[in-house]
Amino acid sequence: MDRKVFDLIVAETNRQNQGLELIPSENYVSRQVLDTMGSVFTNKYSEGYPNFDGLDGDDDEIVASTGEDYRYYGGQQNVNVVERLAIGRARRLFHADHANVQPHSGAQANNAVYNAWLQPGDTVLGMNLGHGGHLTHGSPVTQSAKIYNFIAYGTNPETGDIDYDELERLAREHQPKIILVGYSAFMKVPDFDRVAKVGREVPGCLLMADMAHVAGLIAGGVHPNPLEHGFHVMTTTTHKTLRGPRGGLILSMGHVGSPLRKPEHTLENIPTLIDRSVFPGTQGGPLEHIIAAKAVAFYEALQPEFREYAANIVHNAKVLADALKERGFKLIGGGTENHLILINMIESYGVDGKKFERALDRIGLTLNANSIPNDTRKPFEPSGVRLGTPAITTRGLGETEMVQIADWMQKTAEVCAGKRDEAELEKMREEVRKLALRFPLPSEK
Ligand code: DSN
Repeated sequence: MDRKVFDLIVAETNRQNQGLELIPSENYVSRQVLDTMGSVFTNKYSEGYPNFDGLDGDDDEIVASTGEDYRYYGGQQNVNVVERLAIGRARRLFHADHANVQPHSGAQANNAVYNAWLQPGDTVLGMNLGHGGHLTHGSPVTQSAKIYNFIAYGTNPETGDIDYDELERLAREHQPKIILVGYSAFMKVPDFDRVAKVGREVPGCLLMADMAHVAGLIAGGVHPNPLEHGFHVMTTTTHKTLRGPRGGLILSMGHVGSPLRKPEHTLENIPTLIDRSVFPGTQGGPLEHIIAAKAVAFYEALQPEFREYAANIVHNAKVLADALKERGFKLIGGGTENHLILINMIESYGVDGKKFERALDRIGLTLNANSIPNDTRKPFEPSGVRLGTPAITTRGLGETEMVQIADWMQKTAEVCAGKRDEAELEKMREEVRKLALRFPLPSEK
């Protein structure tokens, strides 16, 4: 037995149990999601797809449906059902015509959509990384930026919202093949209708939303669904607010055809173009143990309790944002409309984001240093920190604890600024540990 890795798993379990996770892109999965990831489905190869008939039905109808699959290996009787359950549940959750549950990650999902719709050199309009966008939306360090021509729109630093006038102007000027709304550090609710209207004026423009951060809020009914506001495609990860295993997902609207036949390159055929782009276009064998765990997570997200969870994430974020503001923290955009808060630490306490992140690590609060719009500092030691409430809400923390967290953050910032003794960090470490242990991880209950 590999004792070293075993001991690290125990140590990580203790770290998670005894601390509080404030990174807005992380969460704690249920016992069943965790166990399913470790199941024997990991032993199985299954390139291709299950059959797509009867996915409009409920779980029983999906399980009962028979039909020819599109697989390149034998032994698929269980894999086919588990992947069909994942597809059917994802479609139901997001009111989509089609779901591809095979992307290994959000980055893979985005690359597969680009590959499905674009030719090398085509233009994509996406949010500036420095304003809260994502690496895969055109950062020059990525593979896709070498292939396609990315143009960036920004956000307004005062309001924190998308600069829609700039987006419209850039769309008219550059006639992009994709307009992409998505982000990893943005705390407003996008105006999907306005962007869809712009996209409809550009011939052959695919409207794509990367909703990795807020997919759980959409599933829980507290955030608009871009697919219901004129968007053709939505990509997401499955492990953030959606609370599933690490992985990716692509939802789309249009006609679902056989992935064995190359369809015409039309917006109506985008589901099949995407299927062919995921496999064999950009990936090989799907991770069926992860797909099975996605199916479990989608089942959980379809339950009424998940709607309450999603509402609580947003409520906790607003309470935490208010408590932080009362304690001198300067929030980008002045607050939050979703699960995420971005703080300008230099303006708040004269402390850079990395220094604050490291000090909070010492007391058991985990968040990440993050650039703020128009940051003049380098990305590794930026001016801001980013935090959010999906994980702590899963553990059951509420208003009282949000205020307590804001208190700890204030004291830690004061230690960093030299206004308090460093010894206070030790005292707070014990307080955080005590509180955290009152709210066990869902998988450890
Ligand atoms: N790494 C994710 C995040 O933290 O937002 C985005 O991919």
